[in-house]
Amino acid sequence: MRDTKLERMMNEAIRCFQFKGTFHDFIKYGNGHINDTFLVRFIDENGKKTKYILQRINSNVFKRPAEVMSNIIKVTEHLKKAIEAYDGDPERETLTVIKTKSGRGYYIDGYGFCWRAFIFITDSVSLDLPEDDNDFYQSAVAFGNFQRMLGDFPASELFETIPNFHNTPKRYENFLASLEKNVSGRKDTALEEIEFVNKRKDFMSLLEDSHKEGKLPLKVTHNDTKMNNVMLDKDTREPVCVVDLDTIMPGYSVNDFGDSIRFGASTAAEDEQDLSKVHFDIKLFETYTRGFLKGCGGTLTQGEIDLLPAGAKMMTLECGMRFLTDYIDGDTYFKTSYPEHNLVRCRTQFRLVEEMEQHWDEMQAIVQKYK
Ligand code: ADP
Ligand code: GN1
Ligand code: MG
Repeated sequence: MRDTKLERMMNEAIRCFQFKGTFHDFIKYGNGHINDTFLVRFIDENGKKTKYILQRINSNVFKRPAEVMSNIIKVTEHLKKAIEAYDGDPERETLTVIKTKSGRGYYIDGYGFCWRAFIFITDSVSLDLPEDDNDFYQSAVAFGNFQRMLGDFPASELFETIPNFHNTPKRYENFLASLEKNVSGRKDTALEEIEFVNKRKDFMSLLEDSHKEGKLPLKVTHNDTKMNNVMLDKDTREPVCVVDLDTIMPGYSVNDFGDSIRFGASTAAEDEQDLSKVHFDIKLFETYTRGFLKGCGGTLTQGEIDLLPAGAKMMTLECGMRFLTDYIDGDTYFKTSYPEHNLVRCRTQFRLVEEMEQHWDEMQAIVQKYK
């Protein structure tokens, strides 16, 4: 069935941006869990088609989209200067925001939704699972480079787009509050998973405590470093561009490392239903460590290096707990395709956490090997 309301919104949004040529068509695009992403095509008088990414920002998740866009514009302008300095292509190696016809970075439609548009990064792919070790290695180099290139970005200029985004003890408090309310009535169907979280309560404050003790610095971080947020060249499979910049904020480098491990050092998809297929792959952990530390180019402190394995376990536990919280809340945050989707996602994360615990000493040795 045609979604005519969406089409009306799209038509309104499409008219507002400085796209070149005449509108040709659009399709829904990508596998993100948060925003509504569309690939739109325009055609010029010679028949040449130009692609753009048009996104409707999720206003349930991002309460102040103007602040999200302010961060993105500042960070991409900073990155463009760094890319020009090494003779790279600033329109391919970072996102370029297309302005509205009135010169703004976003458009609010008649329904109150916020839209933004980017140049489409052509001839590139984004992957939900690495197809081989090299794909994962290259994504690690991309996120390491990203971390390094933002090393001199003034963190005070950034808005906190989602407060306490990776504050795991706070996430645990929210989890407990959701259990208490049990809005969906689903609590009894997830008792094992709830116990899994409770048993790891003490671990959750490790990074916050390390920061307070001066062992873990705050840096400017991406905060959502899953593999489908980096574009690789479709032929060479080398990194092209890091995307999904909505959560760039002050944070811990070990969480950027950790979120990539959570998503990519698994033998199965984040929502694999057959848990016998889900394993933490220590070889992929090593591959990513090698690439990330190379990309960071010596900018991590010894304290950060020591806490990289903790970042991996923290992000995996936290994400599993977030999926579980959303399941208990009745699926209000992440996009889901069926009623158990968030519980299935939570179970894969907890399987990975258990296996990381089994490989703990090896993980520690690996991060020291590549420093
Ligand atoms: P979400 O926050 O919902 O994850 P993303 O910004 O990550 O949204 O976009 C979803 C997907 O769209 C990405 O995983 C990527 O595959 C693709 N994508 C996003 N921006 C671009 C771009 N400028 N060029 C090409 N593909 C893009
Ligand atoms: C969301 O936006 P996307 O799909 O790249 C989420 C991440 C989670 C991830 C789990 C803003 O990422 O924090 O780790 O899903 N992004 C936000 O797959 O909450
Ligand atoms: Mg994304």
